[in-house]
Amino acid sequence: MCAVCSGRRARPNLNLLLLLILLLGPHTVEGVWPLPQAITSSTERYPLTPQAFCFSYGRRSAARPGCSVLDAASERYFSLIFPDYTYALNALSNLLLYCPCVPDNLSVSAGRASLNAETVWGAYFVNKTKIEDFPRFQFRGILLDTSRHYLPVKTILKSLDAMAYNKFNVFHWHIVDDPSFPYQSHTFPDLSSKGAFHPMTHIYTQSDVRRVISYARLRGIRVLPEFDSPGHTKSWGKGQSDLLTPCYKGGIPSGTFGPVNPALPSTYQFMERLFKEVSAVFPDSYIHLGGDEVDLSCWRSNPYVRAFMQKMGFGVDFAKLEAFYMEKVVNITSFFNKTSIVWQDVFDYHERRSSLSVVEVWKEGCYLCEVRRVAKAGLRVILASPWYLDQPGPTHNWARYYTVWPLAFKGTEEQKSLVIGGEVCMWGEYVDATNLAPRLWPRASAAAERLWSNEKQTSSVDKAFPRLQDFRCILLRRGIQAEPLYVGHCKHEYH
Ligand code: CP6
Repeated sequence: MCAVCSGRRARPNLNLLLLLILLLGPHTVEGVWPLPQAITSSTERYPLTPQAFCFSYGRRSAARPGCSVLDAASERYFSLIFPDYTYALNALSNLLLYCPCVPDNLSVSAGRASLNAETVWGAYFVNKTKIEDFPRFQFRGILLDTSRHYLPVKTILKSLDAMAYNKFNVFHWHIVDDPSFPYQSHTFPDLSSKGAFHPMTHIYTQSDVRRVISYARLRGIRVLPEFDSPGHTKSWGKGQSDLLTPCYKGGIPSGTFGPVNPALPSTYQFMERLFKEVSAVFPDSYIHLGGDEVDLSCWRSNPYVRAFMQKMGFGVDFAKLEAFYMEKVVNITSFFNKTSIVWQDVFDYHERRSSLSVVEVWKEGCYLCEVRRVAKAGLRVILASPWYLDQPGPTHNWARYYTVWPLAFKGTEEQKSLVIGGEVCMWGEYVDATNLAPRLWPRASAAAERLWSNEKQTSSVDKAFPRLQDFRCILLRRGIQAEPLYVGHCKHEYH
């Protein structure tokens, strides 16, 4: 956060974290989630009042007063810490101006105020506590898929709020795919006007995208866009002719189309122009290029593709063709100063693996075997396999997401350090704005704690359970429709 304002490398602001966690209030201390690296608490208690409370800049902080990220954060967290006070301030600002406020004396001498003093003034007590905190992994992501179903911008913003509460720091925006192309490109407007579910209402304009990026930035979240190719691109074909491969049947075009056509120079000219734009619109230094699940049968059926392969010396090895295509796209984006992330498929079929940077492991089965292979090849790894939350599955499966050990593979310390983090994937086939939040939360919180906290202190599902139940109540109180884990009630539901 500080780096944004100071230009210096970001380090977690320990003081701020300390304060934030401290100030959740005594009734929520149980719900501290994800668990900090170290926490000691004494029985000594201090009163906490909104009047006597402020965020301040540490004298040796890299961030200086006026840092928009921190100023915005302290405003948001003030409201979260003193929700009733903030409400009263807005509703009764005149009244409050004349009200002498003494921390220990909670009387609000206004018969008109239908607010009970304790909750209006929110005099909380906090136990003397010392917290030291920093993340275990630097990449803690959530993938949202806005192609299978369009997600309104406000749904995305709300998800970013919840992500910040869980200390996720990457929004992997799987923005386009086969079913629809909602990204409105300036260079190629037909992609969304013909490829979105609706050309006006189901698109993300450049100003929508900017809004998402700046909202995320204020919450310490980077936006990682994915433009998945050469597979998963059916919707691209609607607005861009000659981009997809015509499939053949019995020697003639069948009328259907396959993956992006890797045999045409025009394909790479198109990609250059598209990624030039995308690289400018999304400021993050990383870009996700997909590369997963390429259906080879259409390429195989096309005589021009086969002729191209002969010319290139690929024979009939379609993995070579895939690798050739991905390497071209990787080179295009690196020209625009982006580091590319690809799905594990690309690593698996690629011979010149050194041209890759970061590989995301998504397949089930022995995913730690794959993590190990990638790390052994000296590439960085993001782990997604154990955290697929898009399908409802058994209701009480949060524990499955909690008992994941990303570094439990045989390897050197150096190889383990290549595992930069993990990601919760929320694919969109069965998910839209109506069920996104309860399907994500609090199950994604289980993954959040694996990615943030010390593994040794968080190895017990039984110990985590009541804390996660409490944290779910905090999410609810903050307006996130998190589903229940099991039988119970939230203390804030007084009705
Ligand atoms: N969409 C895209 C998907 C999946 C992938 N890529 C996917 C495949 C299998 C499962 C879950 C998701 N829906 N573009 C694979 C990375 Cl089980």
